[in-house]
Amino acid sequence: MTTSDASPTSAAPSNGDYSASSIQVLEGLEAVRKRPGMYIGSTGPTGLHHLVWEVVDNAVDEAMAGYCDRIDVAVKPDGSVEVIDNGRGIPVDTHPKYEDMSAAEVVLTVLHAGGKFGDGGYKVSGGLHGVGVSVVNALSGRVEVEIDRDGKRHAMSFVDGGQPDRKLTVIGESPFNGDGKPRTGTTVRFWPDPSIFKEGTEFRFQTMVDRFQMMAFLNAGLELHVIDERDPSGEEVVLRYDGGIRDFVNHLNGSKEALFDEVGWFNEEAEDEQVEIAFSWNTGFQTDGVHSFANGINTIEGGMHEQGFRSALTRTVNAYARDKGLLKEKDDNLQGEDIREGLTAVISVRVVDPQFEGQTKSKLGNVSVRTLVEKATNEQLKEWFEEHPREAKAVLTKATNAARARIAATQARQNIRRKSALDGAGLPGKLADCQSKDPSESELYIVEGNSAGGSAKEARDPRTMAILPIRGKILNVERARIDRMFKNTEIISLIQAIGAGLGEEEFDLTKARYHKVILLADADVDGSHIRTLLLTFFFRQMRPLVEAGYIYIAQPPLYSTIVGKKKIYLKDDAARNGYAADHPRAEFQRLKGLGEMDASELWETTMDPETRTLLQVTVEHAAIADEVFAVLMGDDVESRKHFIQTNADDVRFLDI
Ligand code: 0RA
Repeated sequence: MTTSDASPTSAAPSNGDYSASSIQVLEGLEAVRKRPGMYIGSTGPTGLHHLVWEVVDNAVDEAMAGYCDRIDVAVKPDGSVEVIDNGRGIPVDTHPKYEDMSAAEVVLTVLHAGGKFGDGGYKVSGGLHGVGVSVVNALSGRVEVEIDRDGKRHAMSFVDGGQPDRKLTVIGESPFNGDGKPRTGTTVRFWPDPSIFKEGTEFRFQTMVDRFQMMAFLNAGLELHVIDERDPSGEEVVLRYDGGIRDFVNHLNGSKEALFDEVGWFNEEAEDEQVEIAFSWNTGFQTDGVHSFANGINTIEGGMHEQGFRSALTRTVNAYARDKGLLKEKDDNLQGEDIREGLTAVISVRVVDPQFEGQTKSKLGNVSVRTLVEKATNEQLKEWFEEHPREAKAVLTKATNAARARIAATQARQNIRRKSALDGAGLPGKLADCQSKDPSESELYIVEGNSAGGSAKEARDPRTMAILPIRGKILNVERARIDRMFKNTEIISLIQAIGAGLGEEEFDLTKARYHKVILLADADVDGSHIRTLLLTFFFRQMRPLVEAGYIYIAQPPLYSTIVGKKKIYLKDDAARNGYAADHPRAEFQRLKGLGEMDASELWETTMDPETRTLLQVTVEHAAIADEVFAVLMGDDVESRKHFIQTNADDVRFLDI
């Protein structure tokens, strides 16, 4: 592999003459090398993986157009990635606009050339970033392309960010397919340029598999083979879902107990737009199970397709309930959140001219899509309910219960407010508050167990540190509805101490009484459990606190050793091993729990701002905790077993 710091535009052409148009081409790719972020978001790991997405998206476009049903992706031991598809093959004839270049060369060297030229261009294109393979070429030290088309195998290659190495050449005949016709398809292999990706060019296999699994779900029947050839024992992963988004819904529901076995499905097409929706309900209480996609891109900020579905869902369910007499005239309508409780749905739309909006460009803005989705849902969901009366009944019973719980929760919330007002400051009795009233310097330690709570109280700096001891395992928030949560004393204490309310609508970050909420639990399995539980609670009920970076995990040391008369604490295995290397005769005690430390030890090792290590919890941590929690606490024993078996070695999951 060759890399170059020299600018390709200033370098003399390495082979042959270039016409004016070729020089422009080089300047185009040079612009990408100057500002890679503009094209792939960043030059960190996310940007690096974008290169793979770009190449695979092109192959998936070919599949969406109906010409490709298999894509093979391999991460090679030399750090390159190879993507093979059995599509039509990039056109090899001379390009009408660039007389000295083949169409394939144009696709690889002209920005935005992609599939957008000629009659063979795609109607619906994937790739939100849709920047084209030329960008991959610009940011690679080497690119090799092989094309089977018209019975011939063609090859070309580029070096140093898109400079021609070998012009498109016929290198032989294409092999024959099983059907007696010569094979068609495209192979792209690229070596990311380490002078661009300064944080490294190492691909993460699991990230790739996750993304390809999503693509396989969204393109029913498409077969993706993925292999990590860097790992000698690595096996090929084959992703193919003939049920498409119905399989996706089952997968998302994986660890949850289904309300009924059926997965509903419908689709509708209009000019330049199509929609496909699959849905099912589980017995859980979450209301955020609607996942949407536009042209294969996960629209995490939602948009017109989600809006259309939600409003039609609410309307259809209420109309059905009234029609069947399950809601009486005097009854209030069910609300959207009541109906969405336990719902898992996948909405996939394909739009010719998608408008991506919002902060992360992942919100679909096309108004016409809302109309289409709304119409499709109004008509076809109604029909589905008519044809599935037993399932419809189960959904309505669940939604009615959810509505009751919602009303009870409002009541309970008002009671807490009233109670807080009567209790003066409204602070829980168990809280040893700090003296400071300035949230930016105040810290709340949530300590597992009363005895550790006692030591922490004794140890703390009372000016800025508050202590809230909590007992054993708090309520399981996954199964509990919000109304029951309000009755749990541990939860009430937490809400009162933090002082900012809870839930999506009500939580007010500006009212938080502490800007550090520190979880202090033992470094053992029970401690890990309670941490997972608390993180899940914060993730579900006080997410802005997590987003603001206010949640921390204290890290009590795992080991101690005696040196003369002094006790030295060592944070973890790595610290112990490091110490052992320098002091071969040292003996180590494994610390069992917070309870074993007296107040001064606890201060010194875990609480003293000068010496403690705090882990700041990210939304990603909390989301993982939430997912772990759903599996560990849910009803599905098989998933739980599988999860523990597959993640036992992954400390990231079980012990943050
Ligand atoms: C432009 C036009 C056509 C296909 C492609 C590009 C194409 C690009 C890639 C990238 C990876 N695999 C690909 N496969 C196809 C249309 C070709 C025609 O009209 O036959």
